[in-house]
Amino acid sequence: MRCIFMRMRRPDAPTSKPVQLRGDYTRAATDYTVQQEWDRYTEEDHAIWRTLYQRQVGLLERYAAPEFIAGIRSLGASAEHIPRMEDTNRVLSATTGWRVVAVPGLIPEEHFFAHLANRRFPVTVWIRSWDELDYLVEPDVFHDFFGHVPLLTNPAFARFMQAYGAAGQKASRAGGLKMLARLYWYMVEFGLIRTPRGLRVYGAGILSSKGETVYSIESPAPQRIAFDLERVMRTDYLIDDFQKTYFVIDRFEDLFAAGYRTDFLPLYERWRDAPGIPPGTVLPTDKLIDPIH
Ligand code: HBI
Ligand code: FE
Repeated sequence: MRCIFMRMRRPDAPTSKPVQLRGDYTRAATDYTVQQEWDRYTEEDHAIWRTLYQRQVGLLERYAAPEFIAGIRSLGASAEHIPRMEDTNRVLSATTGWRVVAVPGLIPEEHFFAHLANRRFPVTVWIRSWDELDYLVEPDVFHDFFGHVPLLTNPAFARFMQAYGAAGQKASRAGGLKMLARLYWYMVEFGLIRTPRGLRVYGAGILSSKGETVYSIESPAPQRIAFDLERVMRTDYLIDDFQKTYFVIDRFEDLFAAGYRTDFLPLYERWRDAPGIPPGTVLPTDKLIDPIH
């Protein structure tokens, strides 16, 4: 089984291969936003949401970070129906000042970064089909909503996302996009966190995938390495399989501190032309984390 993204997650994908994307981009505004048009979801769309939601929510207690579970609770997201974005926005604006905006799917990264820097999270409007429950090449409404939105209720994580968007706006000039995309991949999509009760998942790419949620915590196969900003930004990732390497933070404040206080420019200059560290590699300087703790 593969992770939910393949191919399209390359940082250059949205702009270079728009024809392969599934969404309807013709009605998007210049910032790529669209209307959610909630009334146009079919009963089948909602049934797919319900199926996905129920099987993931059952895994959260055992596998998800407490902050993620708290986010799911405070959003009051319905197990029954695809959420209405205006309902979500009432909760988000009152907690961290974020909101979600509807988009047709992957959008060019400069627009993606601009939304994040302004505390708007782009959520894809369409939902996958029945034969894609375990595997999908692009983010859909389930991945974006279930995976990403709950943690936007957490102040430290939300501040990191905003700082990430701001960093993205500078990175392209400095040749740093590839390194910055690795930070997003390993931390926002596939991040693990230590808790007093053992390792937990907070990454959206993991938490929207049943197979990888269990694998990332239970499997002896992958390496779990203590978060180190430079190490993460130098590491290549797998786009068509479960990860061989996960990075582990101790608390969301660490992520924010690294993303906000560090000047990425010297890192880009030092590493942007170097070959990436292959996934699954262990360096002598790596601090390996035992999954039991
Ligand atoms: N667009 N809708 C959407 N969702 C993403 O996660 C996304 C994107 N465009 C670009 C992008 N991600 C990547 O460049 C990340 O590496 C930042
Ligand atoms: Fe995502």
